[in-house]
Amino acid sequence: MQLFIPILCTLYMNLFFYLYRMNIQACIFDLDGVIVDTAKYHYRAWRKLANSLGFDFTETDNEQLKGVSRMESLDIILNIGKKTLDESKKQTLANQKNDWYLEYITMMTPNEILPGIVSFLDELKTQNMRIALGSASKNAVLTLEKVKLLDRFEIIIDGTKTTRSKPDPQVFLMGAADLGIAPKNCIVFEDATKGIEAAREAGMYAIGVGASNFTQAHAVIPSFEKINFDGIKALLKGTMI
Ligand code: B16
Ligand code: MG
Repeated sequence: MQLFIPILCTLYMNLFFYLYRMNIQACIFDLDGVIVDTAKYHYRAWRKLANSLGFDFTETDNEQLKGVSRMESLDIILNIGKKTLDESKKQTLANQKNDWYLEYITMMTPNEILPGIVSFLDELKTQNMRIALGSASKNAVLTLEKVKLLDRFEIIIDGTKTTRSKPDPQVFLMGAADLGIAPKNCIVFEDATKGIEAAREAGMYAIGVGASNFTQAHAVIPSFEKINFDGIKALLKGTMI
């Protein structure tokens, strides 16, 4: 009997880990801040807009805009400047900001792909992982074209396809559905805390990329520079969704 109980416990534990074993089949990448550092271009364009309205907008303020849609970003900025405007004026301002932003991203080249991304995508392909993009940006396709990564993504879900912003899980759930992969078999890579919340809400593994305080992420990496896919899976080992 004394021997029987530990054996039973081991059997139960093995069964538990068998049932919950990781079976990663797809990776879904955020764009801005994960694949390319476009946050600096968003910041310059938003700051120019704020200045044109008579107030300043700091880099710290800019952190609040990561992963947030264009119109919601504008609302945050107008709130900082204590401005109340009607919808048509807001649309004009959002268009103006986007025109300035486009001036930056149309100049982008593959040199602006963040370190480690290309080799990581290569590795995923050799391991037959499915790859999707899940971005709030309406400029995602243009950005990927400019840095010559468009053909690396089988599925692209961006701000032109979604109706709800992160932390709503819609963008990632649409990505998984289009790939035909169950959410529990997907990993999301995100630089925004709202994106991490969205991935968790979608029932996916969530990896925080960068230096933010990702309290809800399953794991955090500073960048893709010194990690490969096996390293990512090792970080996730033992975590559950
Ligand atoms: P756009 P992501 C997001 O992209 C950015 O992080 C966020 O700052 C931006 O406001 C949003 O896209 C909308 O971008 O004005 O180009 O449609 O991080 O979800 O890839
Ligand atoms: Mg981002």
